[in-house]
Amino acid sequence: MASGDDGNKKLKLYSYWTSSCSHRVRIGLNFKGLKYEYKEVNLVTGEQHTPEFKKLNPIGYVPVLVDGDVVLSDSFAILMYLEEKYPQHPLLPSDLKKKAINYQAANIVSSSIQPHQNLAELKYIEEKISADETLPWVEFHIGNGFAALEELLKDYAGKYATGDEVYLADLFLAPQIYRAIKSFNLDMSKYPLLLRLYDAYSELPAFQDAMPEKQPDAPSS
Ligand SMILES: N[C@@H](CCC(=O)N[C@@H](CS)C(=O)NCC(=O)O)C(=O)O
Repeated sequence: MASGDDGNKKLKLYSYWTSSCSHRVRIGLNFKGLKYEYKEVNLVTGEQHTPEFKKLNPIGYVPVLVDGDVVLSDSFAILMYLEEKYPQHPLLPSDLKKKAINYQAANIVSSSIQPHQNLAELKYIEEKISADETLPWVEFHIGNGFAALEELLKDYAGKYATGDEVYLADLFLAPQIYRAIKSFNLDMSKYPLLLRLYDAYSELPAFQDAMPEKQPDAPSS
């Protein structure tokens, strides 16, 4: 889906292949059938800290979406913007309670898990405490969040997190579970519901095309 060749050329996504926050937005764009131009920001070489990038996002994080004269960062804000501007394939159910559960699950990932695995935080722990402390730190926070998500979603899940349709919660869960497995080798046996959802996501083209290894900046081997 990531392409500058046709479709809606004015959408640009500043992204990094392994970034789970960018991954959520890639799924959202694909799900809504929106083409976009992929702009790599290499987080390992520090491109997020350049003055040029900080003009787009002063805090120096990906993703950033550019839609004409709208420049937006933070995946939650971006997805809510896309939802209003491009209402096809809604990311939120109309049922108020289900909608609120989607917000809750998304925010468990974005506020209570992802910040604790972010490059900037892990670098800080490595420098101020010790490199040996980073993995236990990440495992603790992912475990805490995943246990809460299992408990929260057990009464709502169908094929996907809040029923048989894909919604916002799924866009946050898929990249977070991917990262837990691929980057941190987390034992997922304690989270059977999340694992089942993850398998269901792997069947969907919008999720498949958003996978880190399919992005233009992923290493070729
Ligand atoms: N709440 C923000 C968090 C953005 C964020 O933490 N982005 C990470 C990648 S997932 C990043 O750019 N990290 C760069 C760094 O830590 O230097 C969002 O959801 O977009």
